[in-house]
Amino acid sequence: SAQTKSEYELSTLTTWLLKEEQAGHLDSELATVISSIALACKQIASLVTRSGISNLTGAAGAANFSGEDQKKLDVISNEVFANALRASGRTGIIASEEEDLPVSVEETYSGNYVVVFDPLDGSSNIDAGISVGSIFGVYAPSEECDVNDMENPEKMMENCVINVCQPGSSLLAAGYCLYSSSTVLMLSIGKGLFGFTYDSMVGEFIMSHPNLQVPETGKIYAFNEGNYQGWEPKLREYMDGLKDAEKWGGKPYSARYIGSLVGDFHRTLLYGGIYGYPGDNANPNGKLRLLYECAPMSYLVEQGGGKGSTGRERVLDVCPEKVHQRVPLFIGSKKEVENVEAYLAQA
Ligand code: P6P
Repeated sequence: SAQTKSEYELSTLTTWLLKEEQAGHLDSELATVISSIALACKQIASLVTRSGISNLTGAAGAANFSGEDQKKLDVISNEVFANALRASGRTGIIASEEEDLPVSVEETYSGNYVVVFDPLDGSSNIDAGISVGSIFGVYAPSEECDVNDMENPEKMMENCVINVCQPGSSLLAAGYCLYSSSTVLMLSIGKGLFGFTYDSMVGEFIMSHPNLQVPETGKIYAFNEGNYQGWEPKLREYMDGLKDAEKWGGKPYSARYIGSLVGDFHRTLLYGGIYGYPGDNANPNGKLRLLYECAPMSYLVEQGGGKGSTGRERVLDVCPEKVHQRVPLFIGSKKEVENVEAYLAQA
């Protein structure tokens, strides 16, 4: 007879990974890397929630490669991620928003994966208790170069950068963890988009969003309109159009922007709509980094039937030349991204 589901059977990230392994969708090495990332996210969730009472708010007194002032929690979250990945023994190279250059991990003994991450995105919001998140992507090491060229450090660093600079279309897995009113880990290993909500009573991520599909349209836009004057004319025309009530049967689009990519993106995935960080006359490539922000988010949105675009091309087709390279980003409901692309194509 069909196995009846016990009322005590929990569907968690761990049991899901085991099932995916049995289905041949991922190998145990990659499952180990993802479990180590989930551990890092649990640790960061605890640190973020208690930051105000454990003297972890405020600045670290240094800036990262991109010139952004690091918060104490940026530095700590980076260490938490790096420690978890080293301990997994399956990570060959890590590249982080908070590290100038990719780091080769000696402790690896199998798998040798390349992991890119933004350990705490939106950290400027921490002191105000606004949602923040961690973003990650996992690549296979690229065949053409063997990282362990120990006698030649320059060659090894060059290998590291080559290994890290792969297009998002090569991702094996990607995800983010949202630290908000609830702690939600969204993940894909290339077979759909799954969400797991953290239950601190059990200490596990419980399946909460199986096979999530992004609504094809959505009347919500998340752009920092403070940059409107610097946008190209066709983009301003697009934005004006979203506010034209007549054009939309009497009800214009709604603006929702919390200044935290993970929070704005998670709402866009669930409710539909579009998140945009365009280029402007001061920063033609916008602000977000391709490798560990735009590519993982674009991988996820495509797995849910949405689109991730630079405005002119599919984000996952862009091959990074530099680790901290920026690209403009328009991401969310398929029809909403196609709409802004149509305007920009007229430019
Ligand atoms: P702005 C946070 O610093 C971040 O990288 C994203 O999380 C967020 O969407 C964006 O920058 C906010 O940038 O210029 O609107 O403050």
